[in-house]
Amino acid sequence: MPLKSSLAGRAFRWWPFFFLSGSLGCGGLPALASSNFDRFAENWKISGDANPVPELVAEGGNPDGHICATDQEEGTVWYFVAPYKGDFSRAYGRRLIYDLKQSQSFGLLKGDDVVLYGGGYELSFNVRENPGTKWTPYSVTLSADAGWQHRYSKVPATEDELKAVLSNVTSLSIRGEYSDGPDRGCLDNVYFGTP
Ligand SMILES: [Ca+2]
Ligand SMILES: [Ca+2]
Ligand SMILES: [Ca+2]
Repeated sequence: MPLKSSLAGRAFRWWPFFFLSGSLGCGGLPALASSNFDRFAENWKISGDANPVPELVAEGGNPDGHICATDQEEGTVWYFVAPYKGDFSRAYGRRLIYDLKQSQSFGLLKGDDVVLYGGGYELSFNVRENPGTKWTPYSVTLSADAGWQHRYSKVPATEDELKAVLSNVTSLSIRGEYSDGPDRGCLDNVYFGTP
């Protein structure tokens, strides 16, 4: 009896928090998951040739807190890795949006700009333009006709394949390195599954 009532009290107390963070997103946009880095790095990581723990920078984001990483120049390309995992099937037809900036905009590297892993697939999306040295907004539509493809074969992904990935997301990576040579990239305002 005491346990039951205390759990109920706890659930009630936290409900407004989950509603705000899960449904409206940190900055007020509706999204299934979002990160604005205004207080901490929100469990994001780095893959590839940069420190695996992103650097949280409190000022100068879009606005305020944001995360950054610096290339270690070991011959690969590094990515920001989201903590978003699980069933995001409701995101199909919605968008992934985010803001990027980089320290330089010459010696540009091509690459898979967004990579979604899940359901046995690795699907990638290439954005049209690389980020500038000021905050650059991106919007990637989560539908097959937007241009998702299998990462290595480059075969276009079907609606069923993208839905299979979204229903069991194991990783979402956003490319942070766009330039040959020493460079640094930063990320802010990620909304996954926003209209
Ligand atoms: Ca921010
Ligand atoms: Ca690199
Ligand atoms: Ca580089």
